[in-house]
Amino acid sequence: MQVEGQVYQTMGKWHWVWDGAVVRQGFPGGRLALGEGRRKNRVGVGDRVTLRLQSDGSALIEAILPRKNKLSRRMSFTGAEHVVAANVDVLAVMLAPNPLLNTALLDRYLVAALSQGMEVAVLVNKMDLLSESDVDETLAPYRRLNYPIFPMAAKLRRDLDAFLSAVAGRWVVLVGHSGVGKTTLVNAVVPGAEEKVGEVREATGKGRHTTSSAIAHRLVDGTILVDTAGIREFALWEVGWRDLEVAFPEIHEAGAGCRFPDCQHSREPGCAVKGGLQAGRVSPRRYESYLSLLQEALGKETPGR
Ligand SMILES: Nc1nc2c(ncn2[C@@H]2O[C@H](COP(=O)(O)OP(=O)(O)OP(=O)(O)O)[C@@H](O)[C@H]2O)c(=O)[nH]1
Ligand SMILES: [Mg+2]
Ligand SMILES: [Zn+2]
Repeated sequence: MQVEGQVYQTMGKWHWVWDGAVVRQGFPGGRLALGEGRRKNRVGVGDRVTLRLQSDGSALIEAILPRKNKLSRRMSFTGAEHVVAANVDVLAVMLAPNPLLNTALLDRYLVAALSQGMEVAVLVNKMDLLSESDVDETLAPYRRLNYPIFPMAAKLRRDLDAFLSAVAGRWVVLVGHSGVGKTTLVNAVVPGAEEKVGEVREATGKGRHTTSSAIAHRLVDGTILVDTAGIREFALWEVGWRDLEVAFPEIHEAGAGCRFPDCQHSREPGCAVKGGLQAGRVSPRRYESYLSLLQEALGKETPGR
């Protein structure tokens, strides 16, 4: 028997799929399972899939239905694609102090999200440990670009409403460095979230410390909040240097006067972005981010010149 459903949770090769009536546990089979190691992370939370039910009650994921977008990263050891989430409305990138508001990681997520047409929200958690002036200074470039920024303290349940009402009713994927407070936020707004995680751990027989790569929670207003496992680095998957223009509009704008129309704003002669930096229209930290992402993008795509 074949059914359609949507992936609500992923953990290694295991996926939990909601088919409109029940949650079924399954893993990629058939064509999707070919080349095992390299392909096992190609089905993400949010994917709509077709399942074939086995006589023992398990299910094989046979196909992924067309996606509107995906958040993918390149895994460090294998170089394979890890689809973290698919069909995302809003990518909520959480930052926190200790050691710092990691804007380099934020810039990476912005490239990944904007190149896929996702909306973005910036969550600044642990405001109890931060001064507003520090936040204002560090995030000034993002404010100028009109990204919605939500300061909060998840652990104290402080200032969560602005964010929740801004994303009401949508598929929202929470990402950010390990330890910024993503799960704390989910537990603060989803009654019983902790129990749910516990149940799944029991079902798989894995240890208490197994963390799902991603798990979706439904809030009472219909919003879906997806908690993802924290990461230390986020390497881009199939992003070309042209995709950077969308994520760095201020650099793109400052580059309007460059000598070469396809200037990549790194070492080309007559690059107008240097002037933008001097005039304070481009933040040095953002430019540094841009250069490092440009290197990464060029590693996978030959420049047009
Ligand atoms: N001071 C302070 N601590 C917080 C706040 N929110 C979360 N924390 C703490 O930050 C630590 C990490 O929180 P988690 O929610 O586990 O972080 P996470 O982003 O889910 O981490 P990973 O699952 O590893 O990605 C915990 O000790 C939380 O209590 C906050 O608003 N203020
Ligand atoms: Mg967590
Ligand atoms: Zn230039």
